[in-house]
Amino acid sequence: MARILITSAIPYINGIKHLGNLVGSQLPADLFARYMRARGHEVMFICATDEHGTPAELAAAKAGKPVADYCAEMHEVQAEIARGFRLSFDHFGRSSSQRNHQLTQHFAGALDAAGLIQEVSEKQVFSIDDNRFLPDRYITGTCPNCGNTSARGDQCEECTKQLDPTDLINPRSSISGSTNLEVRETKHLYLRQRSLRGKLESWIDSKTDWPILTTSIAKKWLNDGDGLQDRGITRDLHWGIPVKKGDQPWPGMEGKVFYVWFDAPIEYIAGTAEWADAHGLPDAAWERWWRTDKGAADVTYYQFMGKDNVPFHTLSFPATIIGSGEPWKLVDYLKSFNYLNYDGGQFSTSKGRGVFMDQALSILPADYWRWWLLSHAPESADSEFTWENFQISVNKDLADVLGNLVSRVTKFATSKFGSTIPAAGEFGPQETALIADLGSRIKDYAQLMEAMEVRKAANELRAIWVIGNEYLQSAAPWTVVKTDPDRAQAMIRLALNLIRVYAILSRPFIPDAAATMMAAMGSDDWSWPDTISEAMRALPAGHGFAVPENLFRKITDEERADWQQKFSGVRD
Ligand code: B3M
Ligand code: ZN
Repeated sequence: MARILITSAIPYINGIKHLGNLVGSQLPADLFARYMRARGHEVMFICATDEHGTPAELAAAKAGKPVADYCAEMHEVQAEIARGFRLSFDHFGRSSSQRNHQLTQHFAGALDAAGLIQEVSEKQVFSIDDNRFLPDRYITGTCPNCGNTSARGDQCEECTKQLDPTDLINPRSSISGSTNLEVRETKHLYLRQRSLRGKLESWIDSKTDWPILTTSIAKKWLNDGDGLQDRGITRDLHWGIPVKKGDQPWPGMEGKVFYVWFDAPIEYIAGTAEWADAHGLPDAAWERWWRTDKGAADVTYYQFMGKDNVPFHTLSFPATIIGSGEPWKLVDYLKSFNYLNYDGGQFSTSKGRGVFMDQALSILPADYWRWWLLSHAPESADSEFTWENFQISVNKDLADVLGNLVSRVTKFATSKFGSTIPAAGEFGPQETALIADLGSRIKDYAQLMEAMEVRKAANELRAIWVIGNEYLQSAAPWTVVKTDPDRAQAMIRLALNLIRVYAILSRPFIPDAAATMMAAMGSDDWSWPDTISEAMRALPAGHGFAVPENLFRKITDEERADWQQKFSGVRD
């Protein structure tokens, strides 16, 4: 049994996330967590809301609420939607927690003690009309690297380059749109990342098994020359973690807070501490996941995120961890994703374009979305959501292949042989062939799941469903029952056992349908089918089963057209 630590990028608090955000981090992380649990490993799966910085302040201002109230409300909203999508976090924390305050201040203190913090009097953009500094997302302009005209002061989302507000061409205030800006002096703390360049480079170079998407982004910004600038880790904002050196004040930094990207990844650790607190456990319970001197040396740590978050996780956060000089766990494997597009354009939170998580759940249950999103995860390239494609996948894979098999087998079995597993007959060559085929496909599936090859794993699972259907087509118990009822009983005994095995294999993708299938088979034995010939006999003759509710319904052409129309505009 291995110990597996999994974190998903923590979504900004500013509103409900769209399906592109979901498939880029939380959902594949959940798939992996569920799979690892299914294989009997000890899993710690952490996510949280990212509550500081300009995204939170701007959204709260727009909602006309105090930022702390806004964050508390939106955290509950996001937590509820996460439950709706069956995201199986061990803890869904908050980056504004006291735990994160303490840990962030602790890391700043440790970095300072290591000589890696420098006080810099820097030039920041000040908006005369707004009467305030405009850090990060408070400022919008043209990216000097790629020319994107709506780059924000902290990063260009098009080319992923990390920026400073003063880098932007034609800058304007994100609050008022004003271009009446000037540059003023203000004092900030800088993390001397440049001096960690050698250590970061050899660490990244040692990660030879990482996806190309991850290492190419990391190396691009590491070798860019200015990719690893020393960076300001404090801001002139009110909302955030007060700048302190551990629990001591930081002279000259009064009234300032840490930069959101400094404290957000630390929330992975703090979120695990929040988990321990929520369960009344001592510090040792979370430290054994994070401190290599306190039991975390045998933990394997996986991170999941969209490509725009990669520079912060391959350069900035590791700089914090390595620079602290303390034995904290560094990520072992970083799985990153391209973007999911929406019907000929981009999903966009700021523009309200696409399908948002709450809207998705209001029209169909989680499994429909989970299946489509994961089986079309934007791994090797960007991918696109279209309503046509969604309808085809759901109707074919879920309704025609899996759902149909379950309903046909259980209904036929009940009507011919009653509601217990039939006893007569023996497995013959057809069954033996199916079992052998299943055995090798399950091995492939397991390898793909372990490698986090999400789309390929979905393809393999679909193929596993398909061979069950093909077996039933060709074995045709509904015909054989007329001439050789014992043979038909053996076939149905196999098929009912197959439903249980499908429940186990499919659970990471479609947990609700899997639970329905398992319950219908009158079982609670989720053990992985390591020995497939045994697994296909696990439900013995005489064991009771039931006909489940229809697992998946089809999406009609009218619904598709209706939704396409309904979600074609923007939401505010
Ligand atoms: N909140 C960006 C995002 O939601 C940011 C991720 C933080 S991960 C520590 O895409
Ligand atoms: Zn750019």
